[in-house]
Amino acid sequence: EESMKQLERGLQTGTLTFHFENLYRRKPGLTVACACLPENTDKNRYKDVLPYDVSRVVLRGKEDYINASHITVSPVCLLCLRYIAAQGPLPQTCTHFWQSVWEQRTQTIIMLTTLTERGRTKCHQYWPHPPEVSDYGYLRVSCHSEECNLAYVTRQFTLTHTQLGEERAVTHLQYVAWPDHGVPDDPSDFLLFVNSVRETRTGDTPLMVHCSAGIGRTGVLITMEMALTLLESGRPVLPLDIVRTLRDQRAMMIQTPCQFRFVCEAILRVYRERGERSAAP
Ligand code: PTR
Ligand code: PTR
Repeated sequence: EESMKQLERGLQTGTLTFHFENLYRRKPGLTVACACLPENTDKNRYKDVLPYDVSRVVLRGKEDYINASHITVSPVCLLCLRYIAAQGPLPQTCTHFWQSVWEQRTQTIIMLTTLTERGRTKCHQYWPHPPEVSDYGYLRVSCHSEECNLAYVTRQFTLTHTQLGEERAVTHLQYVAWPDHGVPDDPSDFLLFVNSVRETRTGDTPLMVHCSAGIGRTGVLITMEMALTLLESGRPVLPLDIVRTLRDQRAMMIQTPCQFRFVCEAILRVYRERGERSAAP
């Protein structure tokens, strides 16, 4: 209650975006040495978006680098939320991407970009068209269904570890109405999408979230998912604290004041709708 009043006031007076703009983009003192090793530089889509050494996802084996970060939050209660925030795979990093999905036991991949935007490549298509099958190193990926609605596409993949003969199901949810540096075209569509993310998410395995750079849109989605979980459990929701926690684990999460405002408004909207629902006879 109190935190929602604060949020409302902060939005009205503009103090919230003011504080957001004054938040550090990178946590002081954290290094990105591994991302800068000569053998890893061409694995980064953007040379200014690199994972911190302390929270990077480490692949098993000799080539252990991928531009992806663990994001873990234990919001004072028992529930612990785990995510992996990643850049959109490059042609030369698709194998690493699938390897991380397997090793981290990810069951859901959230993609928040299209493959190209305004004629520029934003992400490589790292999965096969149904009903094809592709191999990425020792992992075989098959896509056996693809369903579109207005704002997002749902795909079902089967991952086979060809050396172990083990199989796992992975769900892919791709939001397609959200340009980079911007906000989703429609807040209601976005909230529906976040709800299906929450329904699909299972157990204690990390949710894999990526866009193009893995900071702007990825930051918005993780903040929203986290805020809804807090709302549901009746905990205070402090968006600035969430963003700070995210930036302590991956730099620059949530890119623009507009994106931050958008999440705050969406949180408030969900809070109000919940209130109306419980007030109804
Ligand atoms: N890097 C700057 C920013 O963060 O705003 C500028 C920038 C803006 C860079 C847009 C790239 C942009 O999009 P595109 O990848 O389509 O050129
Ligand atoms: N150098 C690019 C820029 O600052 O614009 C990197 C970049 C690209 C950053 C896209 C963020 C981007 O958005 P998103 O994280 O939502 O893909």
